Amino acid sequence: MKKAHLFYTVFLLVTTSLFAQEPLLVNTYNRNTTSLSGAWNNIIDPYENGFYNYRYEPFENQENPGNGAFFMNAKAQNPQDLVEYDFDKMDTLQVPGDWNTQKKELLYYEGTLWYKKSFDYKKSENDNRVFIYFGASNYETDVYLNGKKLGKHIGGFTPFNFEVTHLLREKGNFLVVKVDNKRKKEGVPTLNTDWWNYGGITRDVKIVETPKVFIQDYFIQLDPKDNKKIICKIKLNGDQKSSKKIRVTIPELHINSEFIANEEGCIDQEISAQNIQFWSPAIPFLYDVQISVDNETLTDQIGFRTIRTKGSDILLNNTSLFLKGISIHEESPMRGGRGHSKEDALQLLTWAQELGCNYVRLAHYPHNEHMVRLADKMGILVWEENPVYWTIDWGNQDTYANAQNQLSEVITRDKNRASVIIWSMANETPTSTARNTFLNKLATFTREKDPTRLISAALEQSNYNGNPLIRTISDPFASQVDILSFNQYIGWYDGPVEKCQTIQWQIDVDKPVLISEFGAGAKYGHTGNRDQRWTEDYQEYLYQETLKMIDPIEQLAGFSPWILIDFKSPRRVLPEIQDGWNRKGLLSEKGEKKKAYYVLQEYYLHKK
Ligand code: GCB
Repeated sequence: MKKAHLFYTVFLLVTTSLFAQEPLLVNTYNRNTTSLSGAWNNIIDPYENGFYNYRYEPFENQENPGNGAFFMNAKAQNPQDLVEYDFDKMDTLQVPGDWNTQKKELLYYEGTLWYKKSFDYKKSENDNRVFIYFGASNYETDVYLNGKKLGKHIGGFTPFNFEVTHLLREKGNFLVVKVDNKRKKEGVPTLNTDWWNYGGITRDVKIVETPKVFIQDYFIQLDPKDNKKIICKIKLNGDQKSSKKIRVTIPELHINSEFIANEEGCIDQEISAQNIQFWSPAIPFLYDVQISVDNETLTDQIGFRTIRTKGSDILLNNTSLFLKGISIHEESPMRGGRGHSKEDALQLLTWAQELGCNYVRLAHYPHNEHMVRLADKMGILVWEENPVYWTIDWGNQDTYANAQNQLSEVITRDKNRASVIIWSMANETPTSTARNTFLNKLATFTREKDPTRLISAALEQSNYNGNPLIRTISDPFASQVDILSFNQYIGWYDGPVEKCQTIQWQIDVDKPVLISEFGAGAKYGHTGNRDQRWTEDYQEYLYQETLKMIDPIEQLAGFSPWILIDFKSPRRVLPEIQDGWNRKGLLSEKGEKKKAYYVLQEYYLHKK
């Protein structure tokens, strides 16, 4: 099979199989939507009493679930009725938002919590279809509308939606959502992480209204092999989708083309374009793109650029580029908790840009779509990461399917973002046959789903031929990646800082090398001696010595130190220093700059 053909087939297969019942709608920013943000009633349910009967059988499997099932939103009609809950008398939580930072008693809660939102909805056209879209909800989510199950989603950081056309009423809908953030051995991520497991409906929930036949998904990107051509794949959804006329317009490129959808409602075309202004950090130019079918026009702002590697160079639009990066967790500066708003995204990316970055590593899971849309506008390159972290249950097929599905969902969501250049498969995973098979499969899947971007993973370093003074990467997965990335903590976990002066690097691979992490913990305002752990001086010294140590690595194409701001981690309990925070931020959680910030800023200022 020809490569282009294979890509097309995989695009269809992946989209159809995942979308078979519940097509994932891309670009909900520019569709006809109604936000369900705001106060939702909730019930904390650690025993899952509203889900299982006293024989521990799910109510939803019973023909008549009865008044015990919370998704029925039951109300006592008569004085003798037995209903042991009442959503409307319960307290509320804000959606979007994690629950841990909204209520003191939920600070460390991991378990099931039910949400209920009542709403009226009148369609703008009788024939239209309606979906309920979740930006993300952590970790397992069961969704019910008007007492009927819509479906379940697993994974805390990617979008999903359900069609509700036939269940929706004009008045008195009730949407009940059960969210369970218990960590699981077989989960992705698994039991053990170095960040707090925020629970809840953490991202926007929207009602999306579409025509009967609508634009479900599209991929409009520069052809990596010919930068005068724009790949244009579009997929329609609806019973009458075959043979529909689809129009693609990019006014600034004088493109106005019409295509006829095939039997499956798809097109796969290339459009020639002259004088494209390529997207780059220096000029993050975005074109207005319009796709029209019947009376529906979906718009997007899309940048066109190429990204590839050649030997040890990363080439953006065929020009070599050094990735001046920083790693970021998606926590809201100032407010605390999981970031969820455009303002949160703007604050994080503005700080990264002020530091001198042209690149960010969004660790350790897909961040909000706000982040990548803003990165497109601000001209910041992005590494996106799947939450395959540390010790995943490698031999478990369901775990693999879950990891692949989460990656698939973020690729579906972000494949039109020029800023996104790297899909990262995993972080610091211990090599074994089962792990290698898992990651290889994931990489093959990713290349087939999106052959236009680079693949990497944050690997670990090791001694070179047993010599602890020479370091290398001997991970078998190194042969699969486009960019060889690794984390290293010489001077912190493997320290003192002076050790940096004794280490050499011998990396025998002709690929760009990225150091995906290095860093040291420092409490803002705690100053003293550079040999004293937790002082800003120690962290500053570590940055100075690390930069000297890694500079001679011939293939070095960039790095993303750990980390922009201090973040919550229940592993970090040292009183007066950590108090529940990982302190490796260059800024405190309140945005105060530590000394090491200026070392990196200075380096980036002069780095070409
Ligand atoms: C790492 C992990 C990161 C941790 C960091 C640390 O290597 O990738 O998730 O937070 O080290 O601070 O130990």
